This record gives sequence, structure tokens and C-alpha cells, in this order.
Amino acid sequence: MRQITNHLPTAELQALDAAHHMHPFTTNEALARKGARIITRASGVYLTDSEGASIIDGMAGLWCVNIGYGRKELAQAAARQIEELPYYNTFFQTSHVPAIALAARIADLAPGDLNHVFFASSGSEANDTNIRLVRHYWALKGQPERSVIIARKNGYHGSTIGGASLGGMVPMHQQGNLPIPGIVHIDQPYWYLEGGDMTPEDFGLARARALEEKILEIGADRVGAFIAEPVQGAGGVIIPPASYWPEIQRIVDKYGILLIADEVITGFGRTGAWFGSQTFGIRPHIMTIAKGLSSGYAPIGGSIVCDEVAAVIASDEFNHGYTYSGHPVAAAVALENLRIMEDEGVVEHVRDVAHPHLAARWHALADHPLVGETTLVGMMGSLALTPVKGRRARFAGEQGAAGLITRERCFANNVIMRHVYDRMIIAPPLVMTPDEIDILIDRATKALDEAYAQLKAEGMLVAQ
Ligand code: PXG
Repeated sequence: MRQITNHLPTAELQALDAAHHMHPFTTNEALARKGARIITRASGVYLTDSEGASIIDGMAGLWCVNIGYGRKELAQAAARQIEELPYYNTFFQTSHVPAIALAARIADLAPGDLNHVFFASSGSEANDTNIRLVRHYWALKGQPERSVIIARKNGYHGSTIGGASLGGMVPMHQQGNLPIPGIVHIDQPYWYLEGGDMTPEDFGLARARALEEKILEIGADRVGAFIAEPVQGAGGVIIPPASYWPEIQRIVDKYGILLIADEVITGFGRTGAWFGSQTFGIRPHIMTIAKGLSSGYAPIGGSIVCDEVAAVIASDEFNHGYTYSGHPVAAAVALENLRIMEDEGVVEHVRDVAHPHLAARWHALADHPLVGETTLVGMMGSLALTPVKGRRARFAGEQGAAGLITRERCFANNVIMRHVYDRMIIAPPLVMTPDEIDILIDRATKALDEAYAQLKAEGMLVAQ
């Protein structure tokens, strides 16, 4: 067998990658011409690539490596579990200790009466579970017609058919006839580009009331649930105005609709509390979790379900499950991750140390000539690139072109910061120290300077 290792030359690895590996959310033909950047190892908050560059990871992988890279305890937890019991299912009246312990631990951490966990291997799978849970719940309650789920435009809930349908990403819907029937979308609370002359508070209320309007349009007796991320992550770290969530909560309470908080990004410390629902005062019936549950060291996700919904579902066989639901190795890794988070006070570190330091540095970027606004909650933030200071303007050219140029400058300066159209976003590992935050922001500032110069030189600083 041919050995393909870290020691092969970059070009050879890139050629093999291009020949055999289909990348997600990528125009593979274009990537093949350019060659992927090959990441070979990582430690703490730094990645190393095959050319030896040391890159500070402002995205915690893909919003998931919350405790940072290279924690040996997690490797040991996985190795121990593989030796003891690498796999067993939980379908046919059996259980195992890692799934039991992790479910109990999650129930302890989750607010209110969210005491029951249905495991999956990803956020997408968990949201597929949620669709089936909601519909089965209402059927068991004698209201099978309550099957419509309301979601939001520009929300992200995953890439399976169910997850992509719940999501409100038009480019995803355009490929493959999505959404599936029974899922409808309302407008997002994105004040910066959609708020016009309204105050953020009034706009937040108006966008929340869009839920009530949609419920009345469909008929309250046909609506089963509303799903939303406490803060839209992949949509561009869109933090809703303070008026939004209380009004949403009032509306779901009034119509007796299930509220699903998709906490795949906001869960496990990202917003400075264990869950984003706590930061925003939301009381969901179901929470979607993944990513930070294991800090990305093993694929695991799930749905945390409240007492009442779990009791109704428990009254019948729920014909749903994945081979890897509650996978013992992933569960053992997640448990060890949660132990570290608790023992090392990672949530407190975010609240008392990392967020305040990052906030001071991040919001100072609002003075940069290319920046129209900065937003940050806990350790997730975004900035809007602007062609004209002082106006909430879009770029005249193709949406996202300025963002792409800025992301390329970030790559060149060894800092990972993503773009969503013309917003730049960060979600660094939660354990980042103030010194590391300074390095992140210094590199990001240099990238912004270079992007500004390039956009200016190319005549792209023109408002729509
Ligand atoms: N819900 C939310 C809120 C997410 O952010 C998922 C569900 C799906 O999880 P899985 O584990 O199936 O990917 C996510 C995932 C991006 C990006 O570009 C974001 C995600 C995934 C891939 C890319 O920001 N979030």
C-alpha cells in the first residue's frame, strides 16, 4: 500500500487531494487548479500547514474546537473507550455507560427541564431528528395536522435534506428542490442591511412579529414548531436586537408552538454562558447540539428534549435512530471535554477574561476605513465590510467579492477569519488568552489594511 503521510511534498498531496477528494461547499474544479492548503497538525490555538506556516485559528476549526487543539486527555479518553467498548448500539433495549453518563451530564448542564437527550453524530442529523420528533409529538397528541415548521431566511441548520430545508440558504435550496414540504421561512432580524430607517429595537420587534403573522397566515392549528439559532452563525454572526427574543418567546407561548433553539454553535460556552438560550433568555422545548459538545474531537450531536415532549414521545415507539447514536467513543470524548470545560472554568474564562479583551480589540476595528460595524457576543463576532464609511451600504459589485479578497488577505497573513458575503466572522477557541487575542487582531488588522488597499486600487469601494 502506498504511504501517504505528512512528509510528502505539498504539491503531491494537493494533486492527490484534487484527484480523489470531493470538498464540501467548494467548486472543486477551481480548487484543483489552485491546490488546497494542507493542514498537518495543530496545538493550542495554532494550526500548522504543510509548508510549515503557523496560522492562528480565529474560527476554532468550524466553530467547534472550543478547548483548543492537542488536548491529550481527549486522546486518552478515546483510546480507553476503544479498548473497553468501541461500539455498541442502543436500539434494542441495551445501553452503555458513555451514553448514560453523557446524557446525564448534558441534562445537568442544560437549563430548565431539558432533561432528555437523543444522540446523533452531527448537527444536521440532530435537526433531522427534530423534524421527526416535532411531527411525531403532535401526532401522538392527536393533532397530526400540526406539522408545519417555521424557520428563518439565512438561518443555517445543516446540510442533510432536513437540515438544509430548515435552513434558509437560497443557494442550498436551489440545488435539489428544497425545502421539503411543510417548512416555511420568515425574514431574519438583520438590522444592519435590512433595518432601513427603523431603530434596532423597533426592527427586532417587527421581525419577531413576522412569526405571528406567519402563524396566523398558516393557521395556528397547523404550526408545530419554530426553529432558530439564538445568534445566526453561518449566516454571518447576526446578533438580533434585544427586543427580538422576548417577543418571539411571547409568540410561541401564546400559540403553544414548540420552540427549537439550534445551539450547535452557541452551545457549550460560545456566548459566555453554557447555552445561548441563557444569554438571550430563551426557553426552548428542544435544543440542537453538536460541535462544542466534543470540541470537535469526535463527531457527536443531539437533541436535548424537555420533560413534556420526552414523555409524549416515550409513550410510543419512535421509529428513528442512527447506527452511531450515542457512539461510545464519541460520548467518552465529549464527557472528557465537558469535564475539562468545567474543571478549567472555560465558560468563566470566556465571560471574565477572553470576551472583555476581545471586545475591546474587536470593537476598536470599527474605526477602520473598511469596517461598517462590529458585533460580538461571547467569542463569536463579525464585522461588516463597507465601501463607504458611515452608511450601512452594500458594495456595488458582486456581493461577497470584497469579503473574498479580505479572506485571502487573512490567509496570507496566517490568520483564519471567514467571510459570509461581505461580513468577516470570527469564532476563536474559547480558551484563547489575551496575548493570543492580540496576535489574532493584529494579523486581522493587517489583512484589513491590505484588503482596503487592494479594493481601493481595483476601484471596488463603491456603494450600491
Ligand atoms: N446548526 C447550526 C446552527 C450550525 O451552525 C449545523 C446545524 C449542522 O451541523 P453539522 O455538524 O451537521 O455540520 C450547523 C453547522 C460555516 C459552516 O461555513 C457552519 C456549519 C457547518 C459548516 C460550515 O460557517 N454549521
